[in-house]
Formats: sequence, structure tokens, C-alpha cells
Amino acid sequence: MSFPQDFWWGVATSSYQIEGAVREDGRGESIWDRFSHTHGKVWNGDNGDIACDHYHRYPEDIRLMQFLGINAYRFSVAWPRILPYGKGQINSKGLDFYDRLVDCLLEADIRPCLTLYHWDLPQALQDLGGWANRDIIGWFCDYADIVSRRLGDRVGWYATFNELEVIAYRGHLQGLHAPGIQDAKIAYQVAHHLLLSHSQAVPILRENAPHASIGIVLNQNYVEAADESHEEEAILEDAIKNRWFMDPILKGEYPSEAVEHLGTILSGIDLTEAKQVAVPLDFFGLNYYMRTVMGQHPSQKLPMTQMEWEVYPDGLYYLLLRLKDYQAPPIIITENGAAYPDPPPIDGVVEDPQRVAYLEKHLDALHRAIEAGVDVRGYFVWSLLDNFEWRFGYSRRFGIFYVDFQTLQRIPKRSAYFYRDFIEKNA
Ligand code: IFM
Repeated sequence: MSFPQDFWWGVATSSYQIEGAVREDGRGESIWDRFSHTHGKVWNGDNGDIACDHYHRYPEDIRLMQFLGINAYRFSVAWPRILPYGKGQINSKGLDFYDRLVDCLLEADIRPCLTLYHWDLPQALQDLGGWANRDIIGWFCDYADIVSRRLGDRVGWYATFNELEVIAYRGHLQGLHAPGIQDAKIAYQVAHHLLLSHSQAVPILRENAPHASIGIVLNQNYVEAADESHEEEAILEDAIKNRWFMDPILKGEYPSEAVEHLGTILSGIDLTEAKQVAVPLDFFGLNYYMRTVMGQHPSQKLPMTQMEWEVYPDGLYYLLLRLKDYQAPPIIITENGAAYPDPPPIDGVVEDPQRVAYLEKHLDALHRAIEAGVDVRGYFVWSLLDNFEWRFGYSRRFGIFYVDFQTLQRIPKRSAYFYRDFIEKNA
């Protein structure tokens, strides 16, 4: 396979999932600290207190990246490390950590790709209503300003948010993620404020980092109907799950099918503000994992990962073709990967043939999309390390490096060797 010149090969992580050191150097409490320490919210009572201890072991983790031969690393900044109470007093030690991380990446010739918000909101802001409070647009813009002022000379890639759909629905509709709210009206208000925060932070990032690429990361499932009788259902599911976020960002409007369906749930939201959301972007980040089939009979067995997510590489291909129709800016696959129950390491390696097959098939689908004319500029595996998989705690391993959570030792999986060889052959 041949990939475009200067294609970005990377791995992705996020702050709460790997950093640990939650009480160190002045970091404030996040909603995930609070949520994971609340009984019954996370599998086995797991939490991110130590996680992969990346806060202390980042030089070792950068060496793992060098072993892979990647040229880009996507990470997120923990807002409560920078502003322990979400706003007001800045914690310089928090900024210093990301300074060190960025410098160490640059020394290793790896581009730092920074996501501002990957779900660890300062608890102090949640106490003021969190994303449901419209004032958060200003709080987020101030935070974006502080981070990009400090790192803008060295970080050339910023995503405002990771996965708005998960923040809004999993955190505020289903209550399965922090802050654990179950309220449809709040969930759509949150979604609206997230979109507005994105669009208002972009000019600030442009000002502070004039040469940087600025964009956003959305997760999308490929939605299909099992048969004709489920077609309308599939259109609606796609409109709510994917287009509720993509359409304002790329077209400046909410999808009418979903607006009609949601009816009074949306009352109090000025839907015309979607127009303001479609600010020009330099990239569109797509996280792809699975297909959703509407009307699928439970006995029709599909290949699943341990998350019970259907493995469907063609879905990536189809979603990329659709983004081309949307005239999206250049696309980066900002996450793709799989959790499987890995066996313990033997002789210094973990054999994970299913993950290797998953990555291989998705890279093939990605390549086909590029051949079909879709402008894709990069691909990031989720994830570098096994880590804190939110409500599933440490029971779901997505890493291409195995982490022994007793000793915190990192051990390569076969997929790490596969990815290294793939990059070497195709770069
Ligand atoms: O672990 C998450 C990540 O934080 C966001 N995207 C999906 C991954 C797997 O669930």
C-alpha cells in the first residue's frame, strides 16, 4: 500500500486514562475523580489515581513511541492540572508538565497533537452546572487561551474536543459517564454548549498559534438498517448519533429529522445558533470503531470485540466517503483500535492476533478510501497503552503495549510489532 507523503502515523491517549498523579503538583479534582470514587460507578471500583503513571513515566512512553517509528502523538491536557478550580488561579506546575512532555516529544521528532478536552472537567465547574451552564463557553475559551499561549510556539495541532456525542449522551443522558446525569433536556443543552465552545475557542487558538492546524475530533458509528423496514430508524439513529454534531460543525445546521423527532426536548435551545458553529477548520478528526445495525436479530452473530462492538472495517470506508461528500476539511483518523481479552505475556510479548487483524483490516479500508479520493492525512491507533477504560476500569485493554497494573511495566503486544512494521513498509 502507498500512503500520501508526510502521512501522520500516530498513537492516541488521554490525560485521565493514563496520567495518574491526581493529587500531585497542585492538580485539582476532576469529574472523573469524583465519579470513579463513587461506589458502583466503575467496574471493580477502579479509578485513575495511578493509571499508567504516565505523569512520571512519560520519557519511557516516548521511547515506546520511538520504537514504533510514529511521527505524531495525540494526547490531552487535564484542565484541572492547569486550573485546579476550572477558572481563576493558574497552576504553573501543571503547565510545566505539558511543557516537558512537548519538549521531549519534539526532541524525539514526534509531533505533539493536543486535545484540549477529553472528558476530565474540573469538579469545581461541575458544581456550577458544568457543560449545562452557558457560562462554560467563556471558561473553556479562557482555558484554551492559557494552554495555547504557553504551548503555541511548539504545538502545531489542536483539537478542541474529543467525542462530543459521548460527553453529551453518555455523561448527561445515560449517566454512564461522569458527571452521571440522566436528563435528555440537559444532554442537548450540553451538546449545544459544547458546539458553541468549540467554535468560540477556534479563533483564540488561531491567534495564539498562528501556524497550527485547528480542528475537532468526533466519534461516528457507521449506521445501517438490517432491512428495508428499519431504514427510517437507521436514518434517525445516524442523525442523532453522528449528524447532531457533524452537521453544525460542517454545515452550520442541526439535522431536521432529529430536530423533529426530539421536539420539546430541545425547547430553550436557540437552534439557529448552529450557524455560528461552522467555523473553518484545518482538519476533521474521526474516531471510528464499529457499525450499528438497526433491526439486527440478536441471533445473527457478528464479529465483536470485548466491548461488544461489531468489527466492520467497511464502515470506516463508507464514513470517509460521506465526509468527502460533506466537503470536510482534510481528515485524520484520530482513533481506531480494539479491546480483546489479552493473554498474559510470554517471553516478553503478548500475542494479540485479533487486534492485529482488526488494525490490518481497518488500515486496508482507510487505504481504499484514500484511493477513492478521500483526503486523509493521518491515522492514530487507540491506544499506546492499556489504560483506564472509563466505566470499565482496567478490564478492557486497548493498548498495543500491555501494562501490568501491579508493576506498571510496559510489554509489547504483537500488534506493536505489526504497527511498527506496517509504518516502516508503508511510510
Ligand atoms: O477509551 C476511549 C477514548 O477515551 C475515547 N474513544 C474511545 C476509546 C475506547 O472506548
